This record gives sequence, structure tokens and C-alpha cells, in this order.
Amino acid sequence: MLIKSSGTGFIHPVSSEITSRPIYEDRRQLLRLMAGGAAGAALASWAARDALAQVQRPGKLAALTGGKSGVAGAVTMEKSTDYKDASTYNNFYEFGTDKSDPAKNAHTLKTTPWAVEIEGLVKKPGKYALEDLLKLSAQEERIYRLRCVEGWSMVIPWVGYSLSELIKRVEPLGNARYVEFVSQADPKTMPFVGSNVLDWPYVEGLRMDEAMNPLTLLAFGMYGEVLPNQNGAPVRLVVPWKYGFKSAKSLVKIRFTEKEPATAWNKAARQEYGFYSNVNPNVDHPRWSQATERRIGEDGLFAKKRKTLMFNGYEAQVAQLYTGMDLKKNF
Ligand SMILES: Nc1nc2c(c(=O)[nH]1)N[C@H]1C(S)=C(S)[C@@H](COP(=O)(O)O)O[C@H]1N2
Ligand SMILES: [Mo]
Repeated sequence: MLIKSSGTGFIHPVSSEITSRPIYEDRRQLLRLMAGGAAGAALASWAARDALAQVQRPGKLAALTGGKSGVAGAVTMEKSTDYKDASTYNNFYEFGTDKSDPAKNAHTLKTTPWAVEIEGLVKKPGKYALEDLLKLSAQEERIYRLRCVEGWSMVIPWVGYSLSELIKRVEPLGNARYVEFVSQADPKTMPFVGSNVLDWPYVEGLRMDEAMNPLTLLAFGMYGEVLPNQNGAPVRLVVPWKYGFKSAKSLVKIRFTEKEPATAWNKAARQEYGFYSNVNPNVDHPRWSQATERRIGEDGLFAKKRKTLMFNGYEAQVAQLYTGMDLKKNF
């Protein structure tokens, strides 16, 4: 997430000048920029992703059927991002910090056998095998926008069920106020675990009422298939009204706590990544604006930006969770 522009001005050209040109023009311009050494990390990573997508398309994964969701706001009418883009432009720092790294490296992740440990302030703690988690509730398809704090977004048809189904089943105690989510951190299969980019394992957290909101999804699949490793197989969280980093991948632990969990990005840069991390176009990231976003894959490299919506467009469903809170302070 710590991207910096090259400062040459090439990253922010006047969009009206280029969006009408065919894609190959964009690509030629990109190659020229790269040859001249002027392109920033973001552009180089885009090119690497693009090359990768052509040589190494992930094969068809096992089908995972989910009926249409009845949860309010759970299906957007917006066009879904191409599978190719959603599975090759990723943030999964355990496998590298470049957007194309997870698709290249995550094949080493061993997703069977898999279990999720439920612990902390809960009546029914224990190790829950993936097979049992899969069967715990009916799978649904949820078409969610995912907005990354870096300024890009995607629309992805996820398959899973509301996390609340699992929470109800394990019966949290009365003093459980937060839920902590812990990702797998295995240095043998995850080449960047042990690097100093983050404090491993990757940890995220939600307040109990946020975790219980029906939109909060425990996801096992996307595009009707099981999750590809780079998207967080075999089970991850998707919290659509928050920045993408709240949606922890490859979960191995769910812990119920009384105190607000210390989360990985908050520990890495407290002033940049708050605990709540609701998508809020009115609160700038200290190093860049959050007012607009680029939809991945839609309009080519130098796309015209979209206006970012409050709570990523899920205001009607979640705004009441934050009544009386100052969301500029609790960012
Ligand atoms: N374990 C783990 N989970 C993670 C991350 C990560 O680096 N490690 N990156 C987060 C960030 S910053 C984003 S934007 C989303 C990206 O999800 P996607 O690759 O499926 O689009 O995953 C989130 N979950
Ligand atoms: Mo992100």
C-alpha cells in the first residue's frame, strides 16, 4: 500500500487527452515511459501483471454454487471486473508487495487440509475444519465493490455467507466486543512472511456489530469457483464498506476479544491506517486524496477516475453503525 509516484508527472496525465485513444496507444506510451526510466512502480507493476495474465491464466477452479443473495445491498448492478484482472492484480503481502506477485507466487500456499481456530470470549471455541465451515450455512453470491486505500476499485462476485451465521453458531460471551481475524503466516509457503514490510501474521479486526452486519461476508469463492490462492484461499473476509485491507485473506484464526485488536496496518503506520477504515472520500490519506478511484480493467491504464462514495456506496446499510461517532477522528 505504500506506493509513491515517481514525481515526473507522467502518472497523472490529463485524462481527457488519452482515454479516447485505443488501448494499444496506452501500452505504447507505457513502454516508452518504462524505456525512458520515467515510469513509477505502479506502472511497472501494471505491465508485469498484464504480461503475466497472458502467459499464466489460472485454470478453471472447482465450481462453488451460490444462490442469489437476499441481503439488502448485497448485489450491485455494476459490471463485474474481468476474472483475469481480479486474479492477477492483488494485494497479498505474504507473497510479495508487487500487484503481480501473488498470482506468480501464491501457488505454494497449501490449502488442504485447512482449519480455522475459533478462540477467546466464546462458548464454543475450537478448530473448525474447512469442510464443516463450508456446510455451516447456504452459500450465496454477493457482488461487492472492493475499494483499496491505494485508490483503485473492483467489482467482484464473491461466494460465501454472512459471517454472522458463524458467529451465532459459536455463541460469543456477553463481554466480547471485538472480533480479531488472523491470516496464515507460514514462512515455508509464503515467501514474504518474515520480511519487515509488516508485523506477521496479518491481523485485522471489526467491532462486534460490524462483524454481525449481514453484509460482512465469509467468502470461499469468487466468480462461481473456489477462491484462487492469490485472492485468499480457502477462506477470507470481505467487508465491502471498508478499505480492502480490512478484508483479511487465508484466515486461520477468529478471536473474540473485549479490547480493540491491534491490526497489522495500524501497527505499521498508525497515522495512515485507522482501526475503522471506513471508505470515506472526505478523509484524505495523509499522502493522497481518497475522493476518487480508478476501476481496474475498465477503461485502460490512464482511465478517467470515478468519485468515491461514502461507505463505498453501502451507506444505507451501514451508516447507522456509526451514529454519534466522528468519522474524521475514527478513520
Ligand atoms: N492476509 C492478507 N490479507 C489481505 C492483504 C494482505 O496483504 N494479506 N491485503 C489486503 C488488501 S490491502 C486488499 S486491497 C485486499 C485485496 O484483495 P484481492 O486481492 O482479492 O482484490 O486484500 C486484503 N487482505
Ligand atoms: Mo488495499
